[in-house]
Amino acid sequence: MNRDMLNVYFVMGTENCNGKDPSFVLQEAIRGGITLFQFREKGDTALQGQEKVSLAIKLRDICHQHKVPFIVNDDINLALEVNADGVHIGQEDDDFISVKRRLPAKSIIGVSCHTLEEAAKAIADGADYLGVGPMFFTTTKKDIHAVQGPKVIREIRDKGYTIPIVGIGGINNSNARKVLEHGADGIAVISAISMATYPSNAAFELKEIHKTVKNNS
Ligand code: TZP
Ligand code: MG
Repeated sequence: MNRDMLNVYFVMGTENCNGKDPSFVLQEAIRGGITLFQFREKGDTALQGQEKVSLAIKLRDICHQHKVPFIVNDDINLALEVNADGVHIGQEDDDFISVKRRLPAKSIIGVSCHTLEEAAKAIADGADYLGVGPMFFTTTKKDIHAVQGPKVIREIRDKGYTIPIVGIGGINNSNARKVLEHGADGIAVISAISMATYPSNAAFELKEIHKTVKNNS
């Protein structure tokens, strides 16, 4: 995969949209310049069954109209059903090798990691990119691991690993720079875009921060 895909990575499900239409929020985020989208339908009010599939298809179509890759969180069956561009799995999900076996060869597989050890394992398994976090405190994810801070990304880079990395967790326009300066290729956010009054402006600001940091490094 092209690491630029990770520049501004938007993750979202209906629960994150504060009652707004997820299709609208995604369209706005794309207008602001997001480079990758992950459909993460979680929580007590998460859509199930055919409703979840229908929303996934809708969001996938919006992404593809704008040439933004569409990734599904956790749900391998859904990814296969809607022809997603890839999946994102956590340490508690199906193991990498069995996921890889089930997906088309060109599928992107991202893995959540919290430590250098988990990162080393995901890289050895063949992950396409790592989502490292939580960078900062967040209330968006309930079963959150201890905050790692951007330094864990620096540790991974210091070991010589060049795999594409995105930082996630509590990232906003006042701390995104720090994550990028510690060696991340990009920033992954939920609420900084989904809960913003103007998601397109929020995405645009993150994109500008990314551009500024990466042009200076
Ligand atoms: N994984 C680690 S933290 C997190 C996920 C999915 C939540 C990120 O949400 P926010 O609103 O960007 O902090
Ligand atoms: Mg998961």
